[in-house]
Amino acid sequence: MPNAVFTKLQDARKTGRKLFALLIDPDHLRLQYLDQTVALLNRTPVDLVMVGGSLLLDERLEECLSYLRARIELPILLFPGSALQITSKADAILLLSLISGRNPELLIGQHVTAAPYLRSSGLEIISTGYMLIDGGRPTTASYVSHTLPIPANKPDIAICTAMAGEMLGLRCLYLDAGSGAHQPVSPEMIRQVRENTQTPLIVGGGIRTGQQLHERLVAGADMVVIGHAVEEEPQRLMELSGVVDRFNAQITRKTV
Ligand code: 1GP
Repeated sequence: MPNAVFTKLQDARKTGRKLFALLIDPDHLRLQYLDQTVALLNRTPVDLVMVGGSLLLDERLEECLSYLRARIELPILLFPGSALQITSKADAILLLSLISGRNPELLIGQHVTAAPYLRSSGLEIISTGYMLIDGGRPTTASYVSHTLPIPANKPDIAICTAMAGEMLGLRCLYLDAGSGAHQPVSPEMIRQVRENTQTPLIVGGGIRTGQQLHERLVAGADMVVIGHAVEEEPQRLMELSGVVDRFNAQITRKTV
């Protein structure tokens, strides 16, 4: 269905029903981990699988996509670290513009290179204002992108950046503390960005516990992305996706 993934994000924003995305980084691909995760995915309330990472070898991306395609029904969303990470084996792509940084290649440069491939890929394209937020330690994303993250204690900068991204027509915003961050994006920053923008809001980076996840849903994230915590311990997928599921069940009860 055209626009199926963006429609999910928009519905989440409108209804308050949250989405849970599992991020799989093909660089960390271990067959045993994937087997275990896929088995769990087929019996947990996960909405989307995201595939990507800051440093990818593209054969691994293709390999990972083929593996997942053959085993799961969920929509697969590319989360590309560079213009090399495009494959029509996914359903959709977050076309990230790194608006927290000032690296022209990641604001528009790689997009120009990728545009003809994207056009012919058939992928649903979701332009996204991607904002790296300081998570307490240097991340691969920050190093590879040659950009400084927004300081965690400066919500005003995050608000203005998010507002500018929205005014430029980006369809969605992503606050990311970076994979494996010590500190996830604070609920306060999420709340303030949420209050000042209308687009769907994705939040990820360093979320490890059910409580951290719940606080970020309450603060206004429409979709949370979890990678590391599940990679370290696949069983956590049940616990973490269960938090979103219970949150949504409460909304349903309130609206009935
Ligand atoms: C990273 O937001 C994602 O870009 C997920 O982060 O791997 O720390 O869950 P984690």
